Amino acid sequence: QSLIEDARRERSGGSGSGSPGPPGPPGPSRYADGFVFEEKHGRVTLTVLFGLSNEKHAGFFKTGKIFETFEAKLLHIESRPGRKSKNGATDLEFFMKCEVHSSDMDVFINSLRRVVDDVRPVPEEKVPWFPRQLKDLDRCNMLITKFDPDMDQDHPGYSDPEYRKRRAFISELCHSDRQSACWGMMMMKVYQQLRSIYPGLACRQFLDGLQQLEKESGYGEERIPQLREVSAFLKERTGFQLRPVAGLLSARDFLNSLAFRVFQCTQYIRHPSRPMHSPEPDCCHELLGHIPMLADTEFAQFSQEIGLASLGASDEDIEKLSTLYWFTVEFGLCKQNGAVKAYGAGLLSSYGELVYALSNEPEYKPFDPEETAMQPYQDQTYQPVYFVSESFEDAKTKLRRYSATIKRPFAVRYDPFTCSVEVLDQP
Ligand code: HBI
Ligand code: NLE
Ligand code: FE
Repeated sequence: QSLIEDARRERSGGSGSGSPGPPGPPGPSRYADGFVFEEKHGRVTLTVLFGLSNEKHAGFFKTGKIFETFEAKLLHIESRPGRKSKNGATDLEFFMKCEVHSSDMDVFINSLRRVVDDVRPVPEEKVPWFPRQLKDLDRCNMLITKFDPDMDQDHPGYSDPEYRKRRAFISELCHSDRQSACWGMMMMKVYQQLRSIYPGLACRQFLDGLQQLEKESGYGEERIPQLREVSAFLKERTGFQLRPVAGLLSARDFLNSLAFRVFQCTQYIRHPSRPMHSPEPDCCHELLGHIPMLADTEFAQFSQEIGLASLGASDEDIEKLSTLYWFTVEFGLCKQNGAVKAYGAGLLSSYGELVYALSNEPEYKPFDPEETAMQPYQDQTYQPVYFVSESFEDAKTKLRRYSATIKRPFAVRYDPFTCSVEVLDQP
């Protein structure tokens, strides 16, 4: 089955539906039937599966005649036992890679259909590709074009050519350490406003993390803390690492990274005209919202578990896990000493929404993964509803129970020594 597996992988560019990774071979997708593997100089390479029932084994030899007629080239052939037929004998199944003139393709396939059974393309991969080791995260890089200041007229930076120029620069060079003084000032503004309201509104774990960052990583100074130093800080606390990313990632790639305790951080900063709320993640959001929380052991574990649940999950399950992520890691509230506090990063990096979420305006619901996963959400403005957890411990237990209900034909186990996931096939 190995060759078929390889064919599938090459064809899908090495990735599942949600994450294309590096481009695969130039696949002429205009052939809807899925047989075409590659097209070059008027010839197509096809990958074909077909079956042969016991009564019709002679049919196999008739395929030779078809090859001759179409001047087709056989590149590879394998056989394996197929289904059991009615009389108890095992049929044979063939995998074939061959090359024909592009214009002959349809007739060629139809001719094969006359002599053998069940001619079909290699079936689509059922389990989407997912990273297994830390270095595979290089392929978790599918950016989503949303909140793009060059394309979105509602973006506050749309009519600010200077801002757009800086954004373009930082996208190109997302490993950059150098950020201008003006960015530092902007960060300070957001920081100071928020800092004054944190003590009453943020959860204990957040305040602890922030305090450590102020002491050790230059939080509160008039510069933007550098990704590298903050990453080193987290690594010592909870093993989380930061990785620079040019913008919004696909939910699959973003969540998959969390499985390895890697957090993908944006590098640009929000437009100065709107310091109190930004619908898109920016470095204020990552540094103020996420980093202090990721320094907490329990929370780090919670985040990783969402990530592990996302590996190889179906698109529908990714959607649900994103929603869970949204209402916990981004906009979660929790009870502490009888009061409701914020632990979601989207709240902790937005003065406007932090105050709003803890006012009596929005609706609160108890965190329950089954229900939370189905709650529709929007990412343009404040949330109309928030979910309240009893504690991180409780949220983690409930999430774990929920994750166990996600159907996957395998189980994963993270090995912290090698930073890789073991995939355990289930019978
Ligand atoms: N990409 N860079 C980045 N940062 C995020 O916070 C982020 C993302 N992609 C998707 C996403 N968040 C969420 O909407 C969840 O769906 C995972
Ligand atoms: N609304 C948040 C903020 O203003 O910082 C960002 C949310 C990103 C999902
Ligand atoms: Fe975020």
